[in-house]
Amino acid sequence: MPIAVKEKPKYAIVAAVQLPSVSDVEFEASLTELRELAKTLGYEVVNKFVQKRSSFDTTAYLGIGKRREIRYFVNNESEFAKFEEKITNPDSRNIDTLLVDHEISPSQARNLENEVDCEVMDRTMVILEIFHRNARSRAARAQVEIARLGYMAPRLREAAKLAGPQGRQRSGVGGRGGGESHTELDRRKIRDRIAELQQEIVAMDAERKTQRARRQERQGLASVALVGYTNAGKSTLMRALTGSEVLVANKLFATLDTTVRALYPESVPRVLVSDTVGFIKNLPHGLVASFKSTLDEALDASLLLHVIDASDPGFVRQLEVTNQVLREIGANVVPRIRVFNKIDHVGDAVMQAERAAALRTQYPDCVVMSAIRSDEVAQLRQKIVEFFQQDQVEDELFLPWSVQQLRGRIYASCQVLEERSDNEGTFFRVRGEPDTVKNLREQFSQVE
Ligand SMILES: Nc1nc2c(ncn2[C@@H]2O[C@H](COP(=O)(O)OP(=O)(O)OP(=O)(O)O)[C@@H](O)[C@H]2O)c(=O)[nH]1
Ligand SMILES: [Mg+2]
Repeated sequence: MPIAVKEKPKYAIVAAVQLPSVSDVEFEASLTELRELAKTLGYEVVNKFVQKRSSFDTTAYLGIGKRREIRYFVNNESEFAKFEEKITNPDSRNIDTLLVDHEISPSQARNLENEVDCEVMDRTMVILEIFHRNARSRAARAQVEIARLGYMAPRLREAAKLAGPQGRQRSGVGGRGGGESHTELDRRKIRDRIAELQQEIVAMDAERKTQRARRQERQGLASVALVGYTNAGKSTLMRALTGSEVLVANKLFATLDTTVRALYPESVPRVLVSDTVGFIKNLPHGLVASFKSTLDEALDASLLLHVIDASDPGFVRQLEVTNQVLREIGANVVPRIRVFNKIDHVGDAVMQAERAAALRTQYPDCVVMSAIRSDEVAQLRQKIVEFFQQDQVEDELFLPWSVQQLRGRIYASCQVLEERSDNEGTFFRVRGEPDTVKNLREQFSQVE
């Protein structure tokens, strides 16, 4: 189920500080992404406020002039015109929220909120909120709740300071706690709740590990994990490759749980495909840690399909973010195929051909394709199957007449190239994993 639909539009403005180390392209790409994130939360972004600074303002992230400018805009005061004539807030829209493109400290958030006269959400809070809305399984919910509580705990203290003796309270960042006297209690409750959730997760992890081990035992080790930046098309490819109905949505972080399905039509060996959570720049630390178990699936896989949206102008940066996260979780040793997806979405046929040629030069062995073209999906499927067949050996197995009921095992785990019988039994010329063939031979020699 996609994100809950908002009945009434919510208006937001975005703000960001550009540090000297950040290029204009990078800065713009990050802001565009923040707007996408905001859209996913149901906001309409009506204006942006940016400024170059050598560092973030320690008290309130933005400089004092920029803060004032934002306040005039939010309050729709005529003095705003003095700052920037072109940008006005003509329909006197009620600005609900100021979204900030960095993670800011609790006190910076509180001071900023105080000054600009509307709720402030930083990038981390925005991502946490999306994860919170999209988490469906028990494990994903528990993980997101831990990350949210960890983020909120220090902010409760700030909210209490803001509330002051009169109990004045804002709805903003983490401002859900009670007055000052309740803060300690609330913080203890949060600590207890985190501990409780962590225990639940440990138990669930153990259960998942057993399930995974069982699955692999049953089906051999041929598993592929789809990884990549959010919205790259992982779930779409999962559907196309496995003929299954997983959720596809033009929203960020549509998928928060790992789904596993077999490649369809089935191959020999049988290949399991898993869809994973999307990556993003500056994934909140709490989430990196708590989503590790989801990404563990990627570590277990024998092959990673790194899916990249080739039609996104910022795809190089997105590719690097994914590489970095994979390195962090130790998955960089797993063999990888880069899949440049959505090539159909890159301009006209000529531009598509040019982009494809450039990508193939820069990333040899990559796949350039579109998940909506069935012939290209079939080629990708073939490439996956070939990867798992490359280590296979050809061999001959003999099955005596007395145990013909075991022939099913051969067909389930190997490709049978030829079958012929004589008085004693049946000979199978097979292709399969060396270990699988060896195991079958041992099993048959025991029953003889
Ligand atoms: N034009 C085009 N659109 C695509 C292609 N592949 C996926 N899409 C669209 O891109 C959007 C995102 O696709 P998903 O498959 O949900 O992306 P994802 O990588 O699973 O995203 P998260 O689960 O958020 O990490 C959807 O609207 C898809 O229909 C493609 O090859 N071409
Ligand atoms: Mg998905």
